Amino acid sequence: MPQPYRIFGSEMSPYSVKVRSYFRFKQIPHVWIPRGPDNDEDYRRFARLPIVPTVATPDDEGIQDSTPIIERVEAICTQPSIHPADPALRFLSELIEEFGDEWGNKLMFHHRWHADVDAEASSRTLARLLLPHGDAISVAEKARAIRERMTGRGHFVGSSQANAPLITAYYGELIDLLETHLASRRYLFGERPAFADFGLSGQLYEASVDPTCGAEMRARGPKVLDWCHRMMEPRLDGPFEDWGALAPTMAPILNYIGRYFLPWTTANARTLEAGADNFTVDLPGGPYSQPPQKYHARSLAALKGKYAQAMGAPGLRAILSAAGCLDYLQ
Ligand SMILES: N[C@@H](CCC(=O)N[C@@H](CS)C(=O)NCC(=O)O)C(=O)O
Repeated sequence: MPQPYRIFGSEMSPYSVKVRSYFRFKQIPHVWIPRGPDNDEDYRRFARLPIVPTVATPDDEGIQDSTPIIERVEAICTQPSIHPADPALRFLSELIEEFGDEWGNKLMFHHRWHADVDAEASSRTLARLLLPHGDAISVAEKARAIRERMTGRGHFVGSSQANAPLITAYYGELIDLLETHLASRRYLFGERPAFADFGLSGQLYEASVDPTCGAEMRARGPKVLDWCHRMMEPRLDGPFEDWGALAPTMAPILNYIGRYFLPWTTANARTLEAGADNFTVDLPGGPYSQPPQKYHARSLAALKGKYAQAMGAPGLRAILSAAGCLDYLQ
């Protein structure tokens, strides 16, 4: 019997719950290992970078980075597929997956560490997860250290006093669009989860457990909250829909991606190329400034590579053009 995949992850890590949700959907034998002191030695054998999730394959190879992890396993375990058969829809799903990982993370991370109530709750939860056997004093000390470290990191993803009202408005608008879209379907592309669902729900699930974003989601997006929970144990409940059925409520989501995420990630990549240490991009709601993020430029290049493969798919160009996405992808 081959040994199962092992996922070193954290309940507080959006990329970890994303990968776990994928393994659960595919019913691939796996063990979830909450990252902590009890598995430090084992984790270090597989982790090239000190991040979660880190997955150990049945052959004892360590793999990292949630998108390539899923793509690699999907290439071996093809059924049930997380990709719609229609190549245009498949690309849209890949676009939303990338959007979830990068933009969704900004919305979640900012709110998790910006207000006192969120930073306090998150640091305490993380401290307890990292010190499962710790006494109250050591957990409180750990929570203080985590809070200091994470609050100091906010500016990496654009979290700042000036951006705070903008990011809160981005979050609310996204919840409204998803609430409408999920009113009549269980997953983003129909009755079964696609790549998009894994990327976006991981971030929004984490937002849902935090005080500020969770309250907003309960009040404003109950269907979104249901979907976040559904995505913890996603199932094959029926077919993917076609573009005709998805378009009325998915086109506005793509339009949001074309108005916020793609201009932002494009400006970010240009800033890195130019070697500047800050950039400002005009987004709806007002100018948004932050230091450039290295990882995003790489993942934007990967997304453009996927578009180059998919660009001949019937209907795709027209959908992306109408949503204001096309110019950023070619
Ligand atoms: N791009 C990576 C991101 C992984 C990542 O950023 N993980 C965070 C937790 S969500 C982490 O481990 N950060 C290291 C730290 O907090 O020290 C992925 O998709 O897996």
